[in-house]
Amino acid sequence: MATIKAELRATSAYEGLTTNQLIDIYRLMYLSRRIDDREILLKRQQKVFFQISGAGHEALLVAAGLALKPGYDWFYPYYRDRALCLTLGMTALDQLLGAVGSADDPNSGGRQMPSHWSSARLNIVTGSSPTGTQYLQAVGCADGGRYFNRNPQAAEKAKGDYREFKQVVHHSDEVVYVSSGEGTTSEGEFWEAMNVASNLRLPVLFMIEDNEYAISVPVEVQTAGGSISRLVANFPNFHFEECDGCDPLASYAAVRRAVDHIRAGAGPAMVHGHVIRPYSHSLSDDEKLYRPEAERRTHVERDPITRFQLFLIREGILDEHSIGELEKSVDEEVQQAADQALSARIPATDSYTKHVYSAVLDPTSSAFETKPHYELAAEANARAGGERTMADLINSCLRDEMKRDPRIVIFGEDVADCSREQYLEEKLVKGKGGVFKLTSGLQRTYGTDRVFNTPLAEASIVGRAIGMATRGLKPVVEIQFFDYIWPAMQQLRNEMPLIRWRSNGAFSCPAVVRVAIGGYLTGGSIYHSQSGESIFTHTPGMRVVFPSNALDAAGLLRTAMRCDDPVLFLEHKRLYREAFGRAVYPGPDYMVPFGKAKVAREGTDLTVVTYGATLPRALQAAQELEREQGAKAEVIDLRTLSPYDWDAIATSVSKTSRVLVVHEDMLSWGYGAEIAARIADELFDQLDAPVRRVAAKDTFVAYQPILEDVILPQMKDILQGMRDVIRY
Ligand SMILES: Cc1ncc(C[n+]2csc(CCOP(=O)(O)OP(=O)(O)O)c2C)c(N)n1
Repeated sequence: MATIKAELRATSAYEGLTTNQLIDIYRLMYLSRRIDDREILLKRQQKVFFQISGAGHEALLVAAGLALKPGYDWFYPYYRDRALCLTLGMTALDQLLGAVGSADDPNSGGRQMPSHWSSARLNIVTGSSPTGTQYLQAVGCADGGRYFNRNPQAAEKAKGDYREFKQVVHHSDEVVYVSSGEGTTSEGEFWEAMNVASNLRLPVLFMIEDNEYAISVPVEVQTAGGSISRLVANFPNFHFEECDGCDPLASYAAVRRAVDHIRAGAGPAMVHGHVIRPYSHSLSDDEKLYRPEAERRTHVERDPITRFQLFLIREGILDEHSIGELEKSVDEEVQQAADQALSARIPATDSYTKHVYSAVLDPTSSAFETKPHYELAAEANARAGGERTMADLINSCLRDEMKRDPRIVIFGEDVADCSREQYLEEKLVKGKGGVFKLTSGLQRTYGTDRVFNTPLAEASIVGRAIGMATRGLKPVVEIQFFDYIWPAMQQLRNEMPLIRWRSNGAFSCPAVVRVAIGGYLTGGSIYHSQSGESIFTHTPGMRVVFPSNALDAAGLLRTAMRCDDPVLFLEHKRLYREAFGRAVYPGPDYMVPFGKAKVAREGTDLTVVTYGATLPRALQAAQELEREQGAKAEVIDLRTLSPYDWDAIATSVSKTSRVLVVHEDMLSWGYGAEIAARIADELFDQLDAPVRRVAAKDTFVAYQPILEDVILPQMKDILQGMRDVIRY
């Protein structure tokens, strides 16, 4: 189709692209727009249920797709990135299967809205709807790639843990692409990601698709001074480009320069492309409500498709007839894909249960139940002189697992021994290793690549862990205090536990988040005493673990590190160094399966269901009850809160017919509400008394110790609860 004259001009005048590539750019842009138009039509016919278009962004995104390598580089695309995904190798059918919510939808099997791109084959990582979360995950993905490049042996598969199911692929010059609109750059996660990528010189390409609006909010309201490029200009190690994102050649040149900078190992880059939004934000939005006709017309005039069509004609690359032919063949392709999608399989109604957790590695199974082998830790145990604290055993467990599994990396606030390594080398300092010293000595043993401090930014800690775990690493990160978990909530609630389900099993995220939790600190006050485990047990996809003693902590943490699901590992601060629950370290392979409670005290007259720091208090109360009235309480330590051991509860309640649920978190909407409700529902016939609960008052934990005592459940409150249930 192209003339010889045009072909000769191609390499120099067209940014190194051949005329066939230019034609392909036009084809891809047109294909992208036609899929949008088809989806809009199908939405109007109520054959698809949502539509958000990539219209106006095509030139920038086809250019990005051409400059990057599918299945080699990594992609965290935005919902407007239809044209990028087509350029990388997705088909019209792949995209329309998503629109109809088919079981064969390669993006999510009909679980996500359309335009939430995902393809394990192309390294397009499943994306979500909350805007901005993708940035931190992309940074983690880049960091993970760097880790595997520096430690290639870590990529090897190993039997018996999550590694068996993780095919790790990494390249020394790979790029991680991540994008959003200009509005999303207002999210803190964007800035956290820029900070880390800049500081660590990570190979991340930040693509900002600036269409001047975030739904109805214009850029000058969103961004101080109206230009994100101006705001970020001082980040070190970055290469910055700003281009006309409606011009594919200018965009391609900008992206190429950015990619060259990244592939050379010089650091991250940003491309700020000015694009248009010729349709409203989505089909649920009518932009005429906030944009006058004249302004909308200026956008239409910049339309990348009509402009590039004129360009191709002017340059003699295509004539009107050949453009017509090309468009006809694309229209047919879209028609066929739509027909096929509309008759494709829909998901089976019971399929929603699939991929909440790993189907191949079950941490509740007997494979995760092993006996202690004290002899394998004889030397360390002898050195320690017998029983040690929960803090000590968690440290030993981390140390042994890191030795066994080179994919484990530990990071968080203050977890390293000393960020300024030379102080350690010159033996000028002893090292910190966590505010509670749980990670003490690990950096010294395993190096700064594997144990390091992060900026004070919890979303960033969890978001980076997600990006790493998605690629096959095993990040074991620390949130310093449960009270400060909230900045990471978006990542913990909307991302980490959903990666497997929303990608229909194509991706997973088996990271471990260790969190110091709880009160009883005498002075811990509001912001160092919080509980709140039920917020996380209310999140499917997340395993939630809460040990009460050193032996269980070591066994459960090892299960967490070897399994293939995300785990929230709650460590009670008050139990870290308690005399209660000390143990001899059970060796480097000891595991406790999830979902198996322990009968901490046998009894016949009353069942107490509890966990964490109320467990020792319940045991004391049980002793007192027996002394007082001879009644024997059976105390069950749940150990894992999600999943929890219903059988253990049911067995005990069938025996005692009376039950008290005890926890440290506040009473209302607390963890015990679910347990009590289920007992009332399923064991009603067995009960001789109503199910009672003892928990914290529905308020905050105060600083003054007298108030703290009243607010948190004490031994005497538990005892009173037991008396009430027995007496009923
Ligand atoms: C965290 C979050 N807040 C709000 C929304 C609702 N929302 C979806 S898209 C959008 C605007 C995004 O604007 P921009 O980043 O400029 O991208 P554009 O849609 O213009 O391409 C908003 C507010 C969301 N999805 N996520």
